[in-house]
Amino acid sequence: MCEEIHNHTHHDGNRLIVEPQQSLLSNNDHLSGHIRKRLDSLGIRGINLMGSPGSGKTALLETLIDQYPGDDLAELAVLEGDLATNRDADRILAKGVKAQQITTGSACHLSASLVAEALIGVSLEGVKTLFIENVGNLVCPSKFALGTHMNLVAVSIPEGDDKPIKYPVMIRVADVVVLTKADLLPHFDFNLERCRQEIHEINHHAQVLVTSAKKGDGISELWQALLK
Ligand SMILES: Nc1nc2c(ncn2[C@@H]2O[C@H](COP(=O)(O)OP(=O)(O)OP(=O)(O)O)[C@@H](O)[C@H]2O)c(=O)[nH]1
Ligand SMILES: [Mg+2]
Repeated sequence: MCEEIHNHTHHDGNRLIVEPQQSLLSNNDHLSGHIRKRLDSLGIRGINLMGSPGSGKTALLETLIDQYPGDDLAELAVLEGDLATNRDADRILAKGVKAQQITTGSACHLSASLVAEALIGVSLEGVKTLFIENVGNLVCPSKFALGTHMNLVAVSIPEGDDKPIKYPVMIRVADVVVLTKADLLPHFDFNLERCRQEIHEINHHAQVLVTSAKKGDGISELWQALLK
């Protein structure tokens, strides 16, 4: 699906040739605008959680649920994007939060149409925060708006401190970058300060937080950033 991203709009004499990328992305943007309007009308804040496979996205959601500062877990809902299996949605359901799995087959990112379809199957009554865990990938999801209000990007300590500078497209769209699995810092040569600095060279607006889902560290700060 991502091959289209390499195509471009170009001129052939007086003709403007619009390659598939343009129409694909503009259709996606159009539909994401409708999703955003629907979320706004319901008073729901949407959060697009992105990051590499295994960066700890679902573990982060589980711990966010454990430390939810609100009154009622019915205020949360999660859409889970994966190529295959319902395992992540099952993990969220086991925490007592409504969740809907989206299986993409071979697509390396969610799209607004997949999200719109999945939302048909979820009751949004009383929901205040909707998390969408994107397919594990540090590039493709950054191109496809989902109608959410905030982009949360997980980069885990074992991946290495050079990942933000090597995958800047994802960092560029981030509102919050979470450096996950901080309990593993003693075991990896991960330079937190250099990583933070390189994230800010790419995107000086991004807030950088450090969390450990395993220990529960940094989660209340993350909730503060998400609810701001
Ligand atoms: N030590 C440690 N391990 C963690 C932490 N968070 C997640 N893990 C482990 O990292 C692995 C991947 O975690 P997941 O939460 O499934 O990662 P994910 O990003 O949701 O993975 P995909 O959905 O497959 O892309 C699991 O073995 C987790 O137990 C953490 O804070 N500390
Ligand atoms: Mg996951």
